[in-house]
Amino acid sequence: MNILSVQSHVAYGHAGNSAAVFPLQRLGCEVWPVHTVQFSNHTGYGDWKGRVFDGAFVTEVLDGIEARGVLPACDAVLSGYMGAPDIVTAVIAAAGRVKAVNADAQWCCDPVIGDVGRGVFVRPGIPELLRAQALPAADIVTPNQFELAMLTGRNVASLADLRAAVADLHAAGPRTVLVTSVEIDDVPADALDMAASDGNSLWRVRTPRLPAALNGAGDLVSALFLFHMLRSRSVPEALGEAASAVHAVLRRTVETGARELALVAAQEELVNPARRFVAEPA
Ligand code: PXL
Repeated sequence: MNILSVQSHVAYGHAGNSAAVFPLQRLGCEVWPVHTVQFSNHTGYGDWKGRVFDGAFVTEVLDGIEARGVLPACDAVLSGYMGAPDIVTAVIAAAGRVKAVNADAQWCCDPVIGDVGRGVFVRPGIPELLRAQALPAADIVTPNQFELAMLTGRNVASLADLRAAVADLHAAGPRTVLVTSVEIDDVPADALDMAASDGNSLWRVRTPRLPAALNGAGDLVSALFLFHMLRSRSVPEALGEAASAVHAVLRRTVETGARELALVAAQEELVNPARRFVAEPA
């Protein structure tokens, strides 16, 4: 399995490609990382060094990969945090180029915009571009509940709201929708849900809520979900596997008191999570 992963990269800690590449490799995937930024650390710290690359840089690296003749062997494009609007445009073009040479290739787009605690943390223009241009071209999208609400313009408070918003996203293009950090009114305070839909059915998986909000967890979930979708072609299976592995990593992180995802320490559980959570029809 070959995944082109176009995301941010941080030197210290784990977000973007720094949260996705190692887990995918540990699961047995070849990853072709293309970095949209290189920062010292993720932006959750409030300050960081480094720079945002540009769309032309992303396109240039893709041109070089294409020159190797390997693009038809690319099974999926995974995209996440994009530092600037022209990078969104370049990633859409990159996904289009891969799909033009491999009709089975999937674009899994994590529409990174923000989250409940922090609000919007991407540059102006990015949410609009994601909605208007990325959604119609993506096969799988993995918003958190905050991003789902922003992309659909809906308030998401109940299961009925969640269903309606997910239906809106499907109508915009993607065949598969994963919603992370689901906090609708029927979720107990000590739990955290994720939900996923294939356009016909919605499934939910519930894990115990851990006392930590860790940057990069969403990037890890998207990578795991994409991997298990490619492997199993089953939305409920991919949902259960992704939830089980991310929960294992978060639990290890909390146990060790780390501020960054304990991906290396928990690597065995990326493959074989100690606790398995099973997705149920919603
Ligand atoms: O997890 C999303 C993300 C990705 N990449 C970088 C980030 C963040 C969120 O903080 O700062 C660099």
